[in-house]
Amino acid sequence: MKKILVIHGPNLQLLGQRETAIYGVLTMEEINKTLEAVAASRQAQLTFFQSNHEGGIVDRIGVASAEGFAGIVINPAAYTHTSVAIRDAVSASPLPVVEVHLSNIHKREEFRHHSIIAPAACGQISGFGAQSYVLGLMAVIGILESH
Ligand code: CA2
Repeated sequence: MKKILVIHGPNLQLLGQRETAIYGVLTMEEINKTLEAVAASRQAQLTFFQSNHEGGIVDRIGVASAEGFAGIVINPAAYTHTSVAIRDAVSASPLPVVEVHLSNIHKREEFRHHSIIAPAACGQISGFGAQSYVLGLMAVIGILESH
Protein backbone atom coordinates (compact mmCIF):
# COMPACT_ATOMS: atom_id res chain seq x y z
CA MET A 1 0.00 0.00 0.00
CA LYS A 2 1.47 3.35 -1.09
CA LYS A 3 1.01 6.12 1.47
CA ILE A 4 0.42 9.51 -0.16
CA LEU A 5 0.12 12.86 1.60
CA VAL A 6 -2.34 15.42 0.20
CA ILE A 7 -1.60 18.98 1.37
CA HIS A 8 -4.10 21.81 1.07
CA GLY A 9 -2.67 25.30 1.56
CA PRO A 10 -4.17 28.46 3.02
CA ASN A 11 -7.89 29.24 2.78
CA LEU A 12 -8.75 26.01 0.98
CA GLN A 13 -10.89 25.09 4.00
CA LEU A 14 -13.31 27.71 2.55
CA LEU A 15 -13.89 25.78 -0.66
CA GLY A 16 -17.51 25.39 -1.67
CA GLN A 17 -18.65 28.32 0.45
CA ARG A 18 -17.24 31.35 -1.40
CA GLU A 19 -15.72 32.17 -4.79
CA THR A 20 -17.44 29.13 -6.29
CA ALA A 21 -17.22 30.62 -9.80
CA ILE A 22 -13.42 30.37 -9.55
CA TYR A 23 -12.86 27.36 -7.32
CA GLY A 24 -16.01 25.26 -7.83
CA VAL A 25 -18.78 24.12 -5.54
CA LEU A 26 -17.10 21.14 -3.89
CA THR A 27 -15.87 21.49 -0.32
CA MET A 28 -12.39 20.36 0.65
CA GLU A 29 -13.93 17.33 2.37
CA GLU A 30 -15.80 16.43 -0.82
CA ILE A 31 -12.60 16.67 -2.85
CA ASN A 32 -10.90 14.47 -0.27
CA LYS A 33 -13.69 11.87 -0.57
CA THR A 34 -13.29 11.82 -4.36
CA LEU A 35 -9.55 11.29 -3.93
CA GLU A 36 -10.17 8.47 -1.42
CA ALA A 37 -12.25 6.65 -4.03
CA VAL A 38 -9.47 6.96 -6.63
CA ALA A 39 -6.84 5.89 -4.11
CA ALA A 40 -8.84 2.81 -3.05
CA SER A 41 -8.83 1.54 -6.62
CA ARG A 42 -5.06 2.10 -6.96
CA GLN A 43 -3.79 0.52 -3.71
CA ALA A 44 -2.96 3.89 -2.24
CA GLN A 45 -3.70 5.22 1.23
CA LEU A 46 -4.19 8.95 1.65
CA THR A 47 -3.58 11.31 4.54
CA PHE A 48 -4.94 14.86 4.28
CA PHE A 49 -3.38 17.97 5.80
CA GLN A 50 -4.71 21.53 5.54
CA SER A 51 -2.85 24.49 6.98
CA ASN A 52 -3.00 28.25 6.75
CA HIS A 53 0.56 28.44 8.06
CA GLU A 54 3.66 28.33 5.89
CA GLY A 55 5.82 26.77 8.63
CA GLY A 56 3.26 24.04 9.28
CA ILE A 57 3.37 23.05 5.62
CA VAL A 58 7.20 23.15 5.60
CA ASP A 59 7.28 20.95 8.73
CA ARG A 60 4.86 18.43 7.23
CA ILE A 61 6.79 18.11 3.97
CA GLY A 62 9.99 17.74 5.98
CA VAL A 63 8.82 14.71 7.99
CA ALA A 64 6.75 13.03 5.26
CA SER A 65 9.47 10.65 4.09
CA ALA A 66 10.39 9.57 7.65
CA GLU A 67 6.68 9.03 8.32
CA GLY A 68 6.57 6.49 5.50
CA PHE A 69 4.89 8.54 2.82
CA ALA A 70 5.86 7.67 -0.74
CA GLY A 71 4.62 10.83 -2.48
CA ILE A 72 2.91 14.19 -2.03
CA VAL A 73 0.12 16.05 -3.84
CA ILE A 74 0.12 19.71 -2.84
CA ASN A 75 -2.02 22.71 -3.58
CA PRO A 76 0.16 25.41 -2.00
CA ALA A 77 -2.60 28.00 -2.70
CA ALA A 78 -1.33 31.58 -2.23
CA TYR A 79 2.07 30.28 -1.05
CA THR A 80 2.58 29.07 -4.62
CA HIS A 81 3.50 32.61 -5.52
CA THR A 82 5.44 33.63 -2.41
CA SER A 83 7.07 30.77 -0.56
CA VAL A 84 10.76 30.06 -0.97
CA ALA A 85 10.49 28.03 2.26
CA ILE A 86 7.97 25.59 0.77
CA ARG A 87 9.97 25.35 -2.45
CA ASP A 88 13.11 24.52 -0.44
CA ALA A 89 11.18 21.88 1.54
CA VAL A 90 9.96 20.32 -1.73
CA SER A 91 13.51 20.42 -3.15
CA ALA A 92 14.92 18.79 -0.02
CA SER A 93 12.31 16.03 0.01
CA PRO A 94 13.26 12.72 -1.60
CA LEU A 95 9.57 12.16 -2.44
CA PRO A 96 7.84 12.87 -5.75
CA VAL A 97 5.76 16.02 -5.29
CA VAL A 98 3.05 17.13 -7.73
CA GLU A 99 1.66 20.68 -7.53
CA VAL A 100 -2.03 21.14 -8.28
CA HIS A 101 -4.34 24.12 -8.71
CA LEU A 102 -8.09 24.25 -9.08
CA SER A 103 -8.01 27.34 -11.28
CA ASN A 104 -5.80 27.94 -14.30
CA ILE A 105 -3.26 30.23 -12.64
CA HIS A 106 -1.91 31.30 -16.05
CA LYS A 107 -5.30 32.70 -17.05
CA ARG A 108 -5.66 34.86 -13.95
CA GLU A 109 -3.95 37.94 -12.48
CA GLU A 110 -0.30 38.34 -13.45
CA PHE A 111 0.93 37.74 -9.89
CA ARG A 112 -0.53 34.21 -10.05
CA HIS A 113 1.25 33.29 -13.28
CA HIS A 114 4.51 32.41 -11.57
CA SER A 115 4.92 29.46 -9.23
CA ILE A 116 7.98 29.56 -7.00
CA ILE A 117 7.33 25.91 -6.13
CA ALA A 118 6.90 24.41 -9.63
CA PRO A 119 10.61 24.06 -10.53
CA ALA A 120 11.09 21.87 -7.44
CA ALA A 121 8.04 19.69 -8.16
CA CYS A 122 7.76 16.80 -10.60
CA GLY A 123 5.08 18.76 -12.41
CA GLN A 124 2.12 21.08 -12.12
CA ILE A 125 -1.56 20.56 -12.96
CA SER A 126 -3.68 23.69 -13.15
CA GLY A 127 -7.16 24.61 -14.26
CA PHE A 128 -9.27 21.48 -14.03
CA GLY A 129 -11.13 22.22 -10.81
CA ALA A 130 -11.34 19.30 -8.38
CA GLN A 131 -10.17 17.08 -11.24
CA SER A 132 -6.72 18.73 -10.91
CA TYR A 133 -6.31 16.91 -7.59
CA VAL A 134 -7.39 13.60 -9.17
CA LEU A 135 -4.91 14.09 -12.02
CA GLY A 136 -2.20 15.06 -9.52
CA LEU A 137 -2.86 11.94 -7.47
CA MET A 138 -2.75 9.77 -10.58
CA ALA A 139 0.53 11.42 -11.59
CA VAL A 140 2.12 10.63 -8.20
CA ILE A 141 0.83 7.03 -8.34
CA GLY A 142 2.13 6.71 -11.92
CA ILE A 143 5.58 7.91 -10.85
CA LEU A 144 5.63 5.45 -7.92
CA GLU A 145 4.53 2.56 -10.12
CA SER A 146 7.21 3.31 -12.69
CA HIS A 147 10.00 3.01 -10.07
O1 CA2 B 1 -6.38 27.59 -8.09
C1 CA2 B 1 -5.87 27.22 -7.04
O2 CA2 B 1 -6.01 26.07 -6.60
C2 CA2 B 1 -5.07 28.21 -6.19
O3 CA2 B 1 -3.96 27.50 -5.63
C3 CA2 B 1 -6.01 28.69 -5.11
C4 CA2 B 1 -5.40 29.80 -4.23
C5 CA2 B 1 -4.81 30.91 -5.08
O4 CA2 B 1 -4.14 31.84 -4.24
C6 CA2 B 1 -3.84 30.39 -6.12
O5 CA2 B 1 -3.40 31.47 -6.91
C7 CA2 B 1 -4.51 29.36 -7.02
C8 CA2 B 1 -6.48 30.39 -3.32
C9 CA2 B 1 -7.12 29.39 -2.41
C10 CA2 B 1 -8.18 30.09 -1.63
O6 CA2 B 1 -9.35 29.33 -1.67
C11 CA2 B 1 -10.54 29.93 -1.44
C12 CA2 B 1 -11.65 29.13 -1.53
C13 CA2 B 1 -12.88 29.66 -1.33
C14 CA2 B 1 -13.03 31.00 -1.03
C15 CA2 B 1 -11.90 31.81 -0.94
C16 CA2 B 1 -10.67 31.27 -1.14
